[in-house]
Amino acid sequence: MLVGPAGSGKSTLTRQLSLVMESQGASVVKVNFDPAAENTVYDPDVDVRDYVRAQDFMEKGLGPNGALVSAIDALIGHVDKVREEVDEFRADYTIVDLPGQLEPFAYRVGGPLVLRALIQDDKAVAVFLMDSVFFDDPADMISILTLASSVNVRLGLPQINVISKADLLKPEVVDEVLPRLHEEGYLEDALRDSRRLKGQQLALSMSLARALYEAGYIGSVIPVSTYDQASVKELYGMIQNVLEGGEDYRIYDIDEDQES
Ligand SMILES: Nc1nc2c(ncn2[C@@H]2O[C@H](COP(=O)(O)OP(=O)(O)OP(=O)(O)O)[C@@H](O)[C@H]2O)c(=O)[nH]1
Ligand SMILES: [Mg+2]
Repeated sequence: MLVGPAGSGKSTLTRQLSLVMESQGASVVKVNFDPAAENTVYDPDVDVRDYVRAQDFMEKGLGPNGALVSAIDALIGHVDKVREEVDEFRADYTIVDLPGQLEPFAYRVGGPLVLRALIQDDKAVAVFLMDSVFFDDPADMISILTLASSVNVRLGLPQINVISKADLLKPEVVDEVLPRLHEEGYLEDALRDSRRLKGQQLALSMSLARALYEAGYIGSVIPVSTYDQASVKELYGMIQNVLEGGEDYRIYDIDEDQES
């Protein structure tokens, strides 16, 4: 599941990742899961727009964001068919290119419900794309990491956090920030040093940063550029590791968890 904010590079990565997988002998189905996509940078094998289009909801009077949310909710009535189409390919991997409008997947029930119906009992991993532009500033890093953590909690899937468009990272970020990001307290120190935030905003950001470390959430983030095949191969390796991890990595049952 490739997930991330608008323009973070999901569709481009769908194409590049499928090429890398295929070059290593795996078969891949590419699924466009964005009912509002106007065109895609690859040719989807399966396309939710064959079932639901956000445009139809706009014609009923909704704005673009409400239309997308409603379209994702409406997919629940069609997701079995989407799954059947995917199954017909009998492929080793399915790459699902999700919409950049993250609301259904970060804050609502519709997105996780539809994805669970799509995934069924298969193993799945969410790859969350964080645009490299967020890594210029510690406050921005905290914003994107908290969004990534929201998606993680919502979807209940193992998640790999990727810095996308890594070719655009500043050299000082590559040399000085990324190697230290996982160090306990690093973001809090960086926030204090940057002096961009003050008062209540600084206190809140510090608390969020601390929570991310305490939850062990800032493990490894992996820089990926679609211009650098080696980085896409490395991501493929991580995806394989997670999927080979077995039962622990199956999508968990939200209802069971709430009961316990
Ligand atoms: N420099 C650079 N640009 C990239 C990379 N990956 C994608 N882009 C560019 O980023 C822009 C957005 O890429 P998309 O793949 O359409 O992003 P998306 O996440 O699918 O966008 P939405 O579906 O609209 O949310 C395009 O102009 C891409 O060419 C990358 O690794 N490096
Ligand atoms: Mg896209």
